[in-house]
Amino acid sequence: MIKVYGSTLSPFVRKVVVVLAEKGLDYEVVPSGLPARDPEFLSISPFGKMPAFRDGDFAISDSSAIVHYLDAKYPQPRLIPQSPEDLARAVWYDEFGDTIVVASAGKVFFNRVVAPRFLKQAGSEDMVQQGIAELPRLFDYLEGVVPEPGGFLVGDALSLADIAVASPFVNLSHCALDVDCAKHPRLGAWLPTILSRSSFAAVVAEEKAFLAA
Ligand SMILES: N[C@@H](CCC(=O)N[C@@H](CS)C(=O)NCC(=O)O)C(=O)O
Repeated sequence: MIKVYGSTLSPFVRKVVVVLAEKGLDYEVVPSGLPARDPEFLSISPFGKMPAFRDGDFAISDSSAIVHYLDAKYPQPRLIPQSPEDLARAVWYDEFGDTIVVASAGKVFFNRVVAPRFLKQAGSEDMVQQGIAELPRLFDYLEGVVPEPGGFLVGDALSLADIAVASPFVNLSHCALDVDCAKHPRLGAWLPTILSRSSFAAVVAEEKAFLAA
């Protein structure tokens, strides 16, 4: 069975798990905390970053590398567009989600949740406020590019673009930071259509139960 090493509280691990669910593939999440100590995990992810991934004899780390592998190996349904233009757009949104959105959302989530809860150290409220202050610029950008309700970021079907951009918003939601629909109505309408898919909803429900315990 496919193995994903890490915790779905990571936006990168969540992204991979949602892709697996959208493709209807069976998988197992092998829990790993920070810092990673599991030798199998470290042999796959040399810098200890989650997710690490194994499918039979093939193993690799990095959520984007994993998703590209999955889409080539298990193409139904395609989550990476094929036309040169849409492929480039999907790669952009994946990068935007992984780096720009995660950079800001991560400041909030790390200092509000990961540090106090899992590392048993105080989070930095200054970093939280810095992350929060960065969000309006990102939301303004997204407000200008998200589609009409029912649409997708790239082309006319769900793709890696929607999954990668929506994933870090779950971390914000774990910190009770939600999109203000009065200020960002298009973003506020698009996001729930992606997060209410069963692929996202199942994993987010598990995360909420875990954090509430
Ligand atoms: N580009 C990588 C980023 C992975 C990453 O930074 N994961 C974080 C958790 S959200 C991590 O494992 N950090 C631990 C560390 O940097 O030591 C990906 O897409 O998988």
